[in-house]
Amino acid sequence: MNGFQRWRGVAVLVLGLMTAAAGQAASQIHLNEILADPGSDWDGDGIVDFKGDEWIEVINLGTGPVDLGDYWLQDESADSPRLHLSGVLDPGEARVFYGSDAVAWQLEVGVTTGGFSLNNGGDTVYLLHSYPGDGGHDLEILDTVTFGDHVADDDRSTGWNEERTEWILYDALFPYTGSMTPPGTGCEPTPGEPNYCRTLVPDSGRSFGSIKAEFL
Ligand SMILES: [Ca+2]
Ligand SMILES: [Ca+2]
Ligand SMILES: [Ca+2]
Repeated sequence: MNGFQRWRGVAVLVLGLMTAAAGQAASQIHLNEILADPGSDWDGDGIVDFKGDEWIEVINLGTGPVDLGDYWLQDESADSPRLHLSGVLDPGEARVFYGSDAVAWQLEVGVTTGGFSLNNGGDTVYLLHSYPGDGGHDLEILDTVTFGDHVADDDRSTGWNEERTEWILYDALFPYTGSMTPPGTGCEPTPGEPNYCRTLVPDSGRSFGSIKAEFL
């Protein structure tokens, strides 16, 4: 049994306890922003790909650097983690992980290369933390985010607002005008940086496509 297979067994158990465990653990690392339905080349590999260009951003809200080697990402439909994170995150720093990062890790450990598999009809994302337990390691759920259908649409992301008082929609690239919650804001996604509201200001002579191309 390799290391991943051990994790896999533990993750199934942990998801069964999800409701009881969610939100109980204090952590410096949190989910910060998610883009589930990419319409652009977010990971910069030259290809627009529904799997590789999905992304999940995490942030360090603590006062010291954190080794991300103890953290994992998973979505609702998975029975095991989609990505083992790596690297060190400094206080206040946000880092984005792409679906292509998940595919690369899945190839490395020899599992199906589904990427993050974020459902465009809505999904739940889990941030998991591993720690030594009886007979190996256990995973605990540190943070969960559930988002709906209108949030997971062409190049809209969803994340905490700058004040971290509510989870909002970042829909500048594909404005949402409906009445679902969260409503449209006109703010741009901010992969890899702390969230704030940066708005596109189109002038009358330019198409939305040309502005989008400039910003992406
Ligand atoms: Ca891409
Ligand atoms: Ca998707
Ligand atoms: Ca961000």
